[in-house]
Amino acid sequence: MTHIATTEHITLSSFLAGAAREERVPAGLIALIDAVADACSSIATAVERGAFDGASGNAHSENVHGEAQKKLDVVSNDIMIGAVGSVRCLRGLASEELDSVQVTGHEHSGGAAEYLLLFDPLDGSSNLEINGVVGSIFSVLATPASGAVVDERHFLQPGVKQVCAGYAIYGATTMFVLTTGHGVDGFTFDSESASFVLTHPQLQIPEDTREFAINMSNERYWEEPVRRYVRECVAGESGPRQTNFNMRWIASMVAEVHRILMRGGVFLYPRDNKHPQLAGRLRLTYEANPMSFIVEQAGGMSTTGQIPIMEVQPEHVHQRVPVILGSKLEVERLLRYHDEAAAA
Ligand code: AFP
Repeated sequence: MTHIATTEHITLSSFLAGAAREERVPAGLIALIDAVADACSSIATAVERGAFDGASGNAHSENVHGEAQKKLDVVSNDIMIGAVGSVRCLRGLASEELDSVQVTGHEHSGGAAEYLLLFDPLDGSSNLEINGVVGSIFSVLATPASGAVVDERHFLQPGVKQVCAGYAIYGATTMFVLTTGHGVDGFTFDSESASFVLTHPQLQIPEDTREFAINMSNERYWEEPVRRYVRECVAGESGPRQTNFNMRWIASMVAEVHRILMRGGVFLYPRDNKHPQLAGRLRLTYEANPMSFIVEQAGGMSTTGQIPIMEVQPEHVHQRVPVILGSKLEVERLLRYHDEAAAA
C-alpha cells in the first residue's frame, strides 16, 4: 500500500536540490528534469483548456508511425521542445511526434555530463475526446562521447543506460513520477503554489496481484503463452489459478503503469501477428524503456517475453517492442509460460 506524505512540503525542486547535495543526481541533470516538469505542468493546462483554446480535435496530420495526430499531440510536443531548448546540458532530443532526432545547438559545456531527451509528449491521446486520462513519458540518456557531434546513433542505447526516466499523468490530479535510479518518487501538482509536491515517496509495486490489463480484442492475434496466461486468469476460481482476477484497460500506458505503481497489476501489449512486421504496438525508446526503468526501480519486472526490455538494443529511435510489465510474480509466470512454449 502507498503511504502518502502530507506532513512535509517537499517540492520537486527542493527534492532535486537535496539529491544533488547527496550526489544522487548530477547538478546538470536537475535543470533538465525541472524543465521537463515545467513542460508537463504547461501540457496539463493545455489539455485542460483545449476546448477553449481551439486545440481540441484532429490536427489532420500524421506522425512517423502513420497515426493521426491530435492538435494537442502537436501542441504538447511544441511545449516540451520549447521548455527544454535552453537547457545547456541537453545535446539532442527525440520525440514520437518528430520524424528524426533533433540536435540542440549548445556548445559542448566542457567536462560536465551532457544528455539526450526522448519523449512521448502526449501518450494515450485517443482518450482526449472522451475526457479520459492522458500523460507524457520521458527518458534521459547520457551522450556517450562528450563533445562529439550528436546524431541518431547516440540515441540507440539500451534502456539499462538510462540515467533518468519519468512520466506525468493528467488525470483527476496532475502527477509527476520520477526515477534517477534511486527508487521511484511521485509528486502531485499543487495549483496553489504552482509546484509539484512530493506525495508518494519511494513507491513499491506489490509483487503479487490479481489484476491484469490487455486489449482483449486482439486475442486472436496473440501467441500461445499470452493466450494461456489470460485464459487462466479469466477462468478464475474454477481454473488452474484457483482465484478470481479483475481486468482493466484504459488505452493509455501512463494510466496503466500508474495504476500498477499504486496497487500492483500486470500490463501486456505483447508481440502478436496483427502486424507481423512490427514487433509490437508500443515504442521502445520513449515508452517501453522509461516505463520499464520506473517499474523495475519500484520492485516490479519488465520483459518482452524473451528478454528484459531494457536489454533490447535499439536499431532505430521509433522501434516498437512487445511489452509485459508489472508485479514481479505475474511477470515471472508469464516468462515461464514463454519458456515452456519455446521448449515444447
Ligand atoms: P495513442 O497515444 O496513440 O492514443 O496510443 C496509446 C498507446 O500507445 C498506449 O498508451 C496504450 O497502451 C495503447 O496505445 C492502447 O492501444 P489500443 O488502441 O490497442 O487500446
